[in-house]
Amino acid sequence: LFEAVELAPRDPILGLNEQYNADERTGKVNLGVGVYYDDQGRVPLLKCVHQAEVDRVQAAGAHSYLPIEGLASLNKAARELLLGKDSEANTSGRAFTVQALGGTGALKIGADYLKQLLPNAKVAISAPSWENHRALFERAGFDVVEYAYYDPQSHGLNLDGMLASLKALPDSSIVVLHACCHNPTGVDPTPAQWQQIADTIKEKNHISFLDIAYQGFGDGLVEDAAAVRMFVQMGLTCLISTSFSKSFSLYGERIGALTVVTSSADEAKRVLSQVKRVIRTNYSNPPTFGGAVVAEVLNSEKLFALWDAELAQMRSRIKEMRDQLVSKLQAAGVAQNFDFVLTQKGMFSYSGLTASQVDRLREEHGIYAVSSGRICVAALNSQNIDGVVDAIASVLKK
Ligand code: PLP
Ligand code: TYF
Repeated sequence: LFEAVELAPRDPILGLNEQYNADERTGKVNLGVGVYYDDQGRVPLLKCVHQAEVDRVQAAGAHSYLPIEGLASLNKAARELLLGKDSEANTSGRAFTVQALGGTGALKIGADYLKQLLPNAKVAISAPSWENHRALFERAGFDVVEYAYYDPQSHGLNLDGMLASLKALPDSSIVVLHACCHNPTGVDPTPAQWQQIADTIKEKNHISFLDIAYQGFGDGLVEDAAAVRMFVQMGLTCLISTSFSKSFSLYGERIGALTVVTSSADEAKRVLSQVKRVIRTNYSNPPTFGGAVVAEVLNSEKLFALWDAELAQMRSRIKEMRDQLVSKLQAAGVAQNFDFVLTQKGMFSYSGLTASQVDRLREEHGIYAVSSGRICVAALNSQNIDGVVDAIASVLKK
């Protein structure tokens, strides 16, 4: 059976992690994977999460099955966090949310369901995008194409190219968008640009799949949901995948949500029944513990406020690292202007480093970045930043 099986390529980012872990040099730095580390270089346990965990353990609840769609109190709170409590889509019942296995799980459930509805649709992802977007939609059976997004010259958005690509797609294509904190570039559209994007999507009757894995890491929980809310208010049909991995520092618990915005409560009911069928035949029902933790934080006024404050701390630490990276590179005498790093949002920066410069960073300095030049700014800290700056300066100079 297995004799002719070929070795599959490693995930470009998770594979880098394996390589980093095997590296025995002291002073190595992992700027590869998208994980938030605190200033001591640790993955934080948020205080709000710890409190909810303690509460949950003390309540000594049994580990029963959740419903197929997950914990109702989590789904409601996740939807409100995304759309706003008082939004019409929320109160009318035309939107529903199911718990998912992280943001990846939400994308997969959405992709599998869309394949049943629109088997011949093209899926368009940004150029570039998170590597897993392509893989995931291809695995679901779709033909995946790219729309223009990043402009390497300006280190910003290629809006005209993007709009032209969206117009060139067949009507009713599925467009995957990063709702905030674009991975890998850190380049987000402005509100006015989002409006043009949404108008084009509406004109073409495209289906938007908004992926929001970093809500709270850009400008704030509400601010980062602005694009999603704009699309929904315009009456666009949307699927939205939420990840709580980063925002709760709860990576391994696999907590996320898929929200589907339909045009009526009756439609929502029917679509939910079909989405539940997709879930049932994949993993039956989602995990209890992490779901209960996130639900408690989202539903408790006190813990929510604590979470919001802890997110603000993570956000401002990343901004501080962006500031220091730019000023220290300048002080180190590099010729290039890195000011664009200051306007990028979220954990990542498309640094402009070439694949061979990234190779030299790793081989000569033990600093790991993605070959595209993406660095995780959230992995910089007061102890490693000087070493990273010196290494970048040295590979840029020769
Ligand atoms: N979407 C994007 C853009 C991401 O960067 C990530 C990161 O992991 C995900 C989805 C998946 O999140 P999760 O780890 O919750 O599956
Ligand atoms: O882009 C990142 O680094 C994160 C983590 O297959 C990640 O989104 C990377 C690759 C992958 C799953 C998660």
